[in-house]
Amino acid sequence: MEEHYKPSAIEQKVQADWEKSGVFTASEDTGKEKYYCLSMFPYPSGKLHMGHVRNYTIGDVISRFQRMQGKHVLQPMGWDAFGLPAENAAMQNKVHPADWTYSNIDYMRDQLKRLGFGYDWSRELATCDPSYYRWEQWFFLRLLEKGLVYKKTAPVNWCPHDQTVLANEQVIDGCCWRCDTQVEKKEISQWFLKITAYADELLTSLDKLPGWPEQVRTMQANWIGRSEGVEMDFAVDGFDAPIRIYTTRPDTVMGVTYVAVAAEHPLALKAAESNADIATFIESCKLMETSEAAMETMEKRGIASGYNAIHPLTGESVPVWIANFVLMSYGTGAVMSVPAHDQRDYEFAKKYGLPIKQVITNGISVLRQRQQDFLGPDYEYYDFSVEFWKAWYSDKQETVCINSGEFDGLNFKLAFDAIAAKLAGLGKGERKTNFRLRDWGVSRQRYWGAPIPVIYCDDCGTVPVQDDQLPVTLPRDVVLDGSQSPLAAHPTFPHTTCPKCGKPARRETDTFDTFMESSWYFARYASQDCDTAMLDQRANYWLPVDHYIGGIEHAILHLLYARFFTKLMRDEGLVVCDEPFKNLLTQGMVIAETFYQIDDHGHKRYFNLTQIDVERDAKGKIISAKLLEDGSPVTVGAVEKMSKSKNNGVDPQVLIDKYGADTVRLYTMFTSPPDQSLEWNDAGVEGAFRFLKRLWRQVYLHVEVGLPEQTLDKATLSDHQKVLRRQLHQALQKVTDDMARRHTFNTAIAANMELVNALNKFDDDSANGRATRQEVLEAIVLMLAPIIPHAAQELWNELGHDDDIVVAAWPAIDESALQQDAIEMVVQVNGKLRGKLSVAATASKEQVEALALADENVQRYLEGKPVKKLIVVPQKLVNIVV
Ligand code: ANZ
Ligand code: ZN
Repeated sequence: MEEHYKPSAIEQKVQADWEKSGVFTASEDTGKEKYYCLSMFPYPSGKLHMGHVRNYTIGDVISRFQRMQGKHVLQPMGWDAFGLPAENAAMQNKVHPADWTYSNIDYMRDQLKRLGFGYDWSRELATCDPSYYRWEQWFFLRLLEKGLVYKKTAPVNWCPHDQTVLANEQVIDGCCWRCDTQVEKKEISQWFLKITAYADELLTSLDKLPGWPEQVRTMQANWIGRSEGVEMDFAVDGFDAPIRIYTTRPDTVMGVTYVAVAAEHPLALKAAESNADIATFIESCKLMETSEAAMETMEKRGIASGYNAIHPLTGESVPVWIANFVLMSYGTGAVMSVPAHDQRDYEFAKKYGLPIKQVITNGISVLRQRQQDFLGPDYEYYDFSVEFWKAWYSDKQETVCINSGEFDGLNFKLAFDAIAAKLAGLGKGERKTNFRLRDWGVSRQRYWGAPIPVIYCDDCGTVPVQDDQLPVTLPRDVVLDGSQSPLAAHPTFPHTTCPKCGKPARRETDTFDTFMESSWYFARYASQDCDTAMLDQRANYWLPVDHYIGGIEHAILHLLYARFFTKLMRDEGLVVCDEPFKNLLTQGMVIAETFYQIDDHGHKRYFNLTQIDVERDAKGKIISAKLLEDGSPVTVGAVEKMSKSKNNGVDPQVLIDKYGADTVRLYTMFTSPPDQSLEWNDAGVEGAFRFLKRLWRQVYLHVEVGLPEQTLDKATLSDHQKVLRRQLHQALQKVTDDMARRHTFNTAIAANMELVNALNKFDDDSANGRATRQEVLEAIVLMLAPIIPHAAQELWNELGHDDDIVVAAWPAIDESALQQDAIEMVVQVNGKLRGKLSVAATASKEQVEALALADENVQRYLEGKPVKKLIVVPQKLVNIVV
């Protein structure tokens, strides 16, 4: 063994051995309990960033720990390889998206290998490979057969100059990123997956996921957004169909003073035919953003439609307005407006002078009095300020109907039921559960994605591609200039024959949303090499994933789609589980300091830490920061998520080259618990490296003279040997819990650091002393093996084991070592032996002091004199100077 720790040489040797032994290849025929640990697969953007390193280290540590627990572990890796960046890179650098993607994959795979992640590389997959997306196409056709897929028109961002559809991220301040033309909303026909058919199950089965963070479950529940309400009809004078509205507040129906419809509502379109102002208004709504945040803050605007609706219960006539805050895609695209009790309706009514009528109240007289005090006694309507409205709305359960005829005095629930029943009796309405969740639009008008396997025939309509014609492969020879759909412009791809009638027909030229690929990859790993089916029985062996690790940014869409696909696959008989991921760990962000200068145009120009000369005080606080290049002062900005735009990334490769993979792994796991943010700190990396060297040296000094000549003789342990063993087994208890349950790898590492310190002070070269040290060193190496696997493997061999530490058993806790022994301590007064104490091994310094002073014999020699000095040598003696 070398005296000094040489990371890369060791790591490369160890990795080569693992590769040869195939120790990470998982098969299914084993009697052991399975454990499927998965980190979210990366988009192959070029090289790994620190966020990847953190994510994959967490997954690898859990996998290796579970393996040492005797489980049969699967930890696969693959590539989320379709997507827009490949097309952008192709346009910028004149490389084909496939070449760009595959070369990135090659580079990043090497990086992952260099970090020593124990992946089963035999199951590697890339979603842009036809052998993968073939089954996605096949599955889409099964959903089409079941009616879970349909086509409808939906708006896209359209650049009229480039004649192309833009992704949201290609729209900058409402304009095209390439030519700066104002982007329009354009309705085009697109494919949708009926996720709403599973909305109820996606919501209720969240309860079956106790292993998920509460926060993620809440986010999903809000996204699905189930609400209980009533749909009812308002007949309209002079319009053929009644307006159907959706409300969650039928108890307020008697307060309706107008009806509002969306700009795309049939009544609005009809009204526009004969009214130019209405047509202009509808046109202006098309340029509007429909995101939730935008909807909430935008100015509420509207126009009277000229129609009047008839209130279904009172028969009163109320005006119909066209309003920009009503969404065509939610509920029925029309609302009954109750300005007295709804903030938006209120703002709108105030703006356009529409009447406001109060129909519910709570703590009636009190509130009424407060309003009168506020608004004056002569106020015509109960004109509620925002504060009042909030107080009313927030505890709607407590409300009571007023001014509502037969419903007066009923609370929310009773009024809801009574009004729903009344409307149902009249044939004008019914209860309705609504979901905020929309069907999932999966068509993308771009090249680098999986082709949607359908054909359009003039005679037969939309015809699915036949199974034996799959995959519909993406052609390679396309022109990518960003100004048209490359597949539609391809000379041959769109042209085919109809599978039904054989006449010339056109292929669909849209490709799938890349979320489609990431919705089932976790299942495909199990059956990665199967070329006769999407999945086989192996998927049922491995699923569900026992532990899934990923970023919180995927809390909603990716996880929801993956859950949805699992239910679809279950209903297709492909898997038996209902949910894909049993436990979910959402890792925190990696954050770092930012540095910038303001340029001549007032813009911030960010610099990377490597470009800066920073001076810090002892606590690491920055005293000064200068640009290395020219010494000019740099402003220290906020600590933010590592990103290209803030130029505050740390290149993991540089660190791996300098300190080795184990240091990088140790540092990322030691700095903070996995679910919290990790603030980057160069000094911390140095510290992690030093600890590795210390551990190395401990083992070196121990084995330099040969391994211990005898095994531990528990019957003849000395007191300090017992103390060290107790410390070890207490640590082992804690570390096991940290790794298995709490996932606080940082405290697990800290406990091992303390053990190394304790070993430093343990200079006992007796036979049993060396045996004790051997036990402690072996345990440290095993406990740290999941985190620093290369060094651990090497040290394990040096300690006399020739097996793979990957499959070594996690150390067992020796209960007998935990027992609290009493220790004999001597007490001296002014240097002379005056007493003996029996002290619990775990007694604190203060406890020992108190015991010594209270000892009868000792007290005799103190003779009541004041104590000048009191020294405790732990586990040995107490010296009192008087
Ligand atoms: C009358 C009313 C009175 C309402 C009141 C609220 C408060 P959730 O809970 O999210 O489902 N609404 C219905 N369809 C809409 C659409 N297409 N665009 C915009 N708003 C719409 O919300 C349901 C409530 O949102 C409904 O209940 C309706 O307004 C509005 F004091 O009806 B309510
Ligand atoms: Zn045909």
